[in-house]
Amino acid sequence: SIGCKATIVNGTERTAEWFPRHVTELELCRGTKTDYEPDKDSNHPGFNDPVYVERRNYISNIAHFYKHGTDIPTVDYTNEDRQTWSVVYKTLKRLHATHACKVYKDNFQRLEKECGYSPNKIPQLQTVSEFLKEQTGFQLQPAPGIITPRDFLASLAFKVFQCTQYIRHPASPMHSPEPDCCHELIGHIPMLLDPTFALYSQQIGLASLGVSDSDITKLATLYWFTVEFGLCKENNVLKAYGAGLMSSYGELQHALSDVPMHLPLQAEKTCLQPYEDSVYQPIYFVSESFDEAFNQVRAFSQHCTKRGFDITYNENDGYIQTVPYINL
Ligand code: NLE
Ligand code: FE2
Repeated sequence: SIGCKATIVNGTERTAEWFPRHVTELELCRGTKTDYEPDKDSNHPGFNDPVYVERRNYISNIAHFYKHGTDIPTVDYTNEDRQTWSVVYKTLKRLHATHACKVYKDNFQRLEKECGYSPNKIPQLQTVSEFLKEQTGFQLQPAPGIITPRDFLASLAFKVFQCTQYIRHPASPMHSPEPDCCHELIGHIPMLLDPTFALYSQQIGLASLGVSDSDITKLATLYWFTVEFGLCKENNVLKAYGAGLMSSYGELQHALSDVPMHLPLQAEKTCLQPYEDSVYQPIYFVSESFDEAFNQVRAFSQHCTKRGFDITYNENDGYIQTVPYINL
């Protein structure tokens, strides 16, 4: 999942112009933003729970050793983990019936039919990654926590989605201040099964390679208010499609209520809106339809950045190709 400000980066030191040219170089793109981790953030529900912190860190460590192209290690979840998953799954599914957009609900059903999604078992990332790859070409890579915007967006260019594997604290199933596997599996995966959504996600990623820090912030902000917290209309009724809403039954109810502000999505303005991920959002951006949101983001990401060259990704050999702009 994506973070807002890169306050602490523990990834490899590198120059701003560097970006991965081959999918295996994503191993260098796992810088994390640690502000919302349970041992740093006193508002994290696991802050005073050393047993939880140790287990979360044990699972998140899998990501540091992961090599592209190998199977993602299986995690033996505890009874407590499974209990949390089950509560989150059942409560969210009831709420999605009225609050989620159609694309999301249809794809969630496919995951239940074809990929073993159920309240009784936490799906393993490897199983989900294989299914996703068959459907839209996206693959999962285990993530140690919140990834910095530059590294997270870069992986999308290669159709790789960095995905946490630990689960939220049992004391707060309705909201987690950091991404966890409920957020990734219930929030993101159904949308990544949609071919248009998958393409848009990759395009935001391609647009991010080699651009300035301020352009990264704009792209990450748009990602935040669409992919994570986006709302759209369906037959003039407000619905959610953002993954941060789909995985948080506390925030999903809040988002569609009269409490927060609802503004129309306008890429040029929305990209400047500050945001935070510790509490429910005070502002959401609404688009006329799900497709309209991504057309805007795509148009913006093609024009906002002044890079001087275009980038394509070759899925067969895993290499990025740069092409100079031709002014006709
Ligand atoms: N707040 C989200 C949830 O509770 O699922 C996780 C973080 C999304 C960026
Ligand atoms: Fe996310």
